[in-house]
Amino acid sequence: MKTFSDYLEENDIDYHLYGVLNSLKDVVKKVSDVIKTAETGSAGSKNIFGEEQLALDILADGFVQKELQKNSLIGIIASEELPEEMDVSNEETGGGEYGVCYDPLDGSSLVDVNLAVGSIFGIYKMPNSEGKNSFIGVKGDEQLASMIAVYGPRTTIVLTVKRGVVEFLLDDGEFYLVREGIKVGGGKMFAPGNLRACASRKDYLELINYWCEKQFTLRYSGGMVPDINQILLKGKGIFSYPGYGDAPDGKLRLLFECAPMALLMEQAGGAATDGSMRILDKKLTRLDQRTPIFIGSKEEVERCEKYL
Ligand code: P6P
Repeated sequence: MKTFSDYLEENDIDYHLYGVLNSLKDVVKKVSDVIKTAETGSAGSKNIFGEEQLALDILADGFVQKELQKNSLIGIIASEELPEEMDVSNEETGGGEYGVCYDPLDGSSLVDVNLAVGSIFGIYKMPNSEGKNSFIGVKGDEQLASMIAVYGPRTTIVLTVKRGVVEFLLDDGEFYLVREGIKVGGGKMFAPGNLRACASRKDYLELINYWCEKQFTLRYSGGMVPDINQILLKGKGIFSYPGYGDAPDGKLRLLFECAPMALLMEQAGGAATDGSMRILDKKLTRLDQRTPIFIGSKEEVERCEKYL
């Protein structure tokens, strides 16, 4: 069985990027262990999105920060749990050439009811296309790689280094390649988020009714990582999370959630838009920028754009 490292070597990934991805692989193992028994209560603080942080969010973020700070190739990190970007470049070795943005534990509120959760990572070259050592100004298309870790009955990693999408399974401390050439086509499965928007958005209500009338299978857990992981691995479906009323950009974060997911989905032959614009074309103007997202098979994403 090929390992995570074998896959990277076979795809002659730039040696430095290889080092960054190996750091992320190692931190996924730690987070996978800690969430099994860690305290799931509130940390008594809020993140930049004004959301209450759980002790788990802080714990997982601490693990990721510590691991990434050890890697001199990484110059800047940004976390959904941190108020600002963090310069982690190492004085001796100078500024790292990569930026890593991440959501250390997406859907953490699902852990105390024992539902699957995940981590989301995006990797960019730094300085960015505007010559700055910052995520502000990047577009998702500039990601060199993105990956999700899924903590469910099994711990898996779904990765793209822009050579398609592959899945690894954690077994006795090592990640083994278990699936290659992951592709998303048509198929009747939907993960309709933010259904509360139907109360004021008749267009979204009509779209939901279409999927119901066509007898689409509902698969929505409230965790973006397992919900989109399911679409990738089943090879079909659509995840929607629109904005409405006083939250016109919805809830999900462009940098930490939607851009890494959009890269995986496009690399699997799917699509991801905000209803009119490709997610990977959206320029980041604020760390806490949110965006509506419709992500999945091309056919269903086009349907969302037609209805909304
Ligand atoms: P709602 C989890 O809190 C999260 O950020 C995503 O993982 C998930 O898709 C979404 O929010 C769920 O939102 O409105 O269904 O609770």
